[in-house]
Amino acid sequence: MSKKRVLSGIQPTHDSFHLGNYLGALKQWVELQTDNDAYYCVVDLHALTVETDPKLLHQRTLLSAAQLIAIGIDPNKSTLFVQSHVPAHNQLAWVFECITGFGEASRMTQFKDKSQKGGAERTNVGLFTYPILQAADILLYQPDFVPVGEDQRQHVELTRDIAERFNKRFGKVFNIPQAQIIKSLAKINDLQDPTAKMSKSASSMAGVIEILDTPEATLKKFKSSVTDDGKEIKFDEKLKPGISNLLTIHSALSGKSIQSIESEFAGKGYGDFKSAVAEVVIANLEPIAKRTQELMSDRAELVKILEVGAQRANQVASETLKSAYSAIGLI
Ligand code: ATP
Ligand code: LTN
Repeated sequence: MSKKRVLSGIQPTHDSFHLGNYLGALKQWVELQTDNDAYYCVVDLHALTVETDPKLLHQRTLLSAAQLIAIGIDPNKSTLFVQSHVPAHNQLAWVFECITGFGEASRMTQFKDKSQKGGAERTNVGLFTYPILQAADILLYQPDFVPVGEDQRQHVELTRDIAERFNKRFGKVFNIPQAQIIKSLAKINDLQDPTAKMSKSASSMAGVIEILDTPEATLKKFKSSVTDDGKEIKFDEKLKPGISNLLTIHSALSGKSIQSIESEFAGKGYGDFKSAVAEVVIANLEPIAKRTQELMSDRAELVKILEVGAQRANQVASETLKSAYSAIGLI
């Protein structure tokens, strides 16, 4: 049986990925590369929607690639590349912009949230067309699955709509992909505000666990995490969002079931539990941070890996672009 194709992307908007990225998406990326034909990209063009110093963007793009490898993405198994190294992404995005409705793009909740936060004057057009570039990222590789967190469900839905519309109008060029979202891990919450998604662009990093944080910083963030009334360590997302979030994190990284963690901590206090969660997290993240630093110390090698990835990605992407151009009548 031929392998299924998988594609996903992550923005290099910050120095470090966070625990939400790791559990909601990146851990699946690593697992999926074993039995599938996987394409993973650092979406540096998407990151341009946020104003960033050029040197910093350069550094963060390399840091993102290093973190992906440190997490376990094996460049021999997966095609790991940088979005801007494959020009077909922009080329196909323009075609898709011309078959996407203005109203349809206006309904994207991420656009609405981000543009509301920044106000009309500070919102760039790139933020508006962002999901259409994402559709091109995805459809160029004809994937079956797109592993992402819950916040990306709507973008993958738009991608499917665009693919179906294109195929209907111009003949079948694109495979219709499916979002792969692991329900229990799709929304890891902020430790200071356990009803809000852990996010790179949170106003304070006190509740955001970064992969590259020191163990001391991680421990401190867990110790000061906001918990709920009562004393019991019990999973109840409505009444105990803080404890439930910590239980989800512990379970995802220790491999123990939520129930068995609840029994382990029966009769114990929140303090003991918070320290135990921190310990599990540190044991998982510390080696990743170390490996990232090692990879960053040999940038030439990192760049070489990304060049090989870009070559492989370009081959697949240019084939699809050629079919799409030909279908719409471009000579
Ligand atoms: P921002 O909030 O600034 O837009 P982000 O933290 O959501 O950034 P992205 O680069 O947008 O980071 O996301 C990378 C991947 O991580 C996506 O698949 C996204 O769905 C997933 N993800 C992000 N935050 C979480 C979270 N809190 N829980 C689970 N998955 C998440
Ligand atoms: N919008 C996504 C990042 C992203 C992506 C993609 C994810 C860009 N292109 C293609 C999956 C597939 C985000 O903000 N997480």
